[in-house]
Amino acid sequence: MNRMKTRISTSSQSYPVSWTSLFSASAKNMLRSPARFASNALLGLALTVAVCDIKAQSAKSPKGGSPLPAGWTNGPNLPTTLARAVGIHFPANGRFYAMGGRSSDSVGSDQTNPFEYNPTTNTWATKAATYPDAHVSDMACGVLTDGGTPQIYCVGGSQAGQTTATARVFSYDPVADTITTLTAADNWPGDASGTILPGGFAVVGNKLYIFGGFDINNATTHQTWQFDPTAAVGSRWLQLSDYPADRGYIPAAAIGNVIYTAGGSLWDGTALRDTTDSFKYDTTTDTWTTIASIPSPTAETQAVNVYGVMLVLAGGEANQKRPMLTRDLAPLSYRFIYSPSCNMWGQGVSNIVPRRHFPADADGGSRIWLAGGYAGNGSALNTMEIYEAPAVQSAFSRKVHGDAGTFDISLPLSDNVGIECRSGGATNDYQMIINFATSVTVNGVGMICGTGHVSSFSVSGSQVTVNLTGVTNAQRITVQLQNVIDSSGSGDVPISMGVLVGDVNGNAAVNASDVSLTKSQVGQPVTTSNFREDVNAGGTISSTDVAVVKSDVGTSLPP
Ligand SMILES: [Ca+2]
Repeated sequence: MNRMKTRISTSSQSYPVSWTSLFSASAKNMLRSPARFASNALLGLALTVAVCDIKAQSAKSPKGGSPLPAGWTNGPNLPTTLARAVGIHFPANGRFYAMGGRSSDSVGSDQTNPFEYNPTTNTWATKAATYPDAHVSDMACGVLTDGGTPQIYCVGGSQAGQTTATARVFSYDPVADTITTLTAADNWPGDASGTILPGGFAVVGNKLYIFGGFDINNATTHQTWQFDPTAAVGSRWLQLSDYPADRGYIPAAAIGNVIYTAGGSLWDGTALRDTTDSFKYDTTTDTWTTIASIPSPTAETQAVNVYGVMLVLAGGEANQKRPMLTRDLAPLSYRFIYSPSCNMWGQGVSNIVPRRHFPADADGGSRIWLAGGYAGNGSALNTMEIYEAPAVQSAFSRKVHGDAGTFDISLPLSDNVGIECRSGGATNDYQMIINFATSVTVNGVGMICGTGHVSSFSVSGSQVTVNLTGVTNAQRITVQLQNVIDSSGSGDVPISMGVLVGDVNGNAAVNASDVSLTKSQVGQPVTTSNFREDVNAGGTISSTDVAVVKSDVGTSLPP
């Protein structure tokens, strides 16, 4: 029940996130204020911090206390030790579930019931519903809705001490506390041999995607399968483009329509080895694309989407078949962060206890729960950790359109990037507005990636205003609010924006459609429905705006 903040940063002077320039760097983005950000010596590599233009501001203390580091707190213990379970946040009731798993690696230690964590009461409960079988370790699970009822669907799994894997699918209704097993006609085809565990998994658009797999003690696999709970019995699975590598235990998270992965396990003929290869999957085009590799070999963990970036939580594998660094000898507690807008990795505050094969999930906003897993000595844990950062209510790119008024373009945090189509004037100025649920303090603001810099920022109650200048056209930028603190917790908040002047219809390209759209509004009053066509933000829509759009035809946002 102890929700006291635990300081886990080794340096109280360092900020929690360092974005590396390993994969995306320009001299412009070099750190300017070394006192504000610790260049992290993680991995023993010469990482260069790529946060620029942090506006120094004295750390304000929350009421009655000193500034808190962004980080994790201890939650209540699970009812049992638990490894190889899947963590699922269930939006309908706001609770967190640990599905399946085992209390140890001994035969017969398989779990028989779901565990439920209630954030309101800060307690765990063992549910009455019982699993259909003992093959409940290393399942793939996700929340899907069929017939208006959201449920947790789980696929596959193995049994402690066994080398077989089931292909069956069951659904758990947490509200009714009932489990329904689907017929064999809906078994996961990726486990045709009866020995393959799901690799990575994520839900997009009410479909569960499973990619790769671990053919137990034999191989890793690369098939991609999509499960649609609303399709007819026997036709719920669809095979899609193969994962680009043979991998099992792949950390993955969905952000918008795209699934991002980070490493995963490779079978080398004798043992599993963690890898760094990372990919993204566009569910709208059925395409896998390579992204920047995660900085350290990682597998056997879950990844989550918080604020539109992917956090890869701990993980790791002791059995590295390569020159060993200290970190490989035990599960990791590092938290790697991937920014889709930047295609770049950073490192955040580690969770408290290094662990792997543990259930974890986020609420789609700013909270993460994790519990159990294996400790460095291979024993299963029963401890829980909670990350709770200030919740962003909304974010906008704001411009004043002369006498017509102020108009905002929404900047979604966890979906596709919002596109600013208005010009920034002679010095390419823009302004971001970020609204939190309650009053906050902010220690600094900087750009993680993109060309431009923060000229100033201010905080008024729950609203943060960030002024940017020198923001060039046709790029994605990510601004990060450092160490945002409210009464519930603290964290770093990245806000991304696409800048594409003239893209009045917001489809990431400027072409004849944008010209036509702007022409159609010439002479009309500027309103909430057509302000994007006032591309110079002058307060009127005229031939000048049409000329601006025409001059930008052919430009587009980078992929
Ligand atoms: Ca367009």
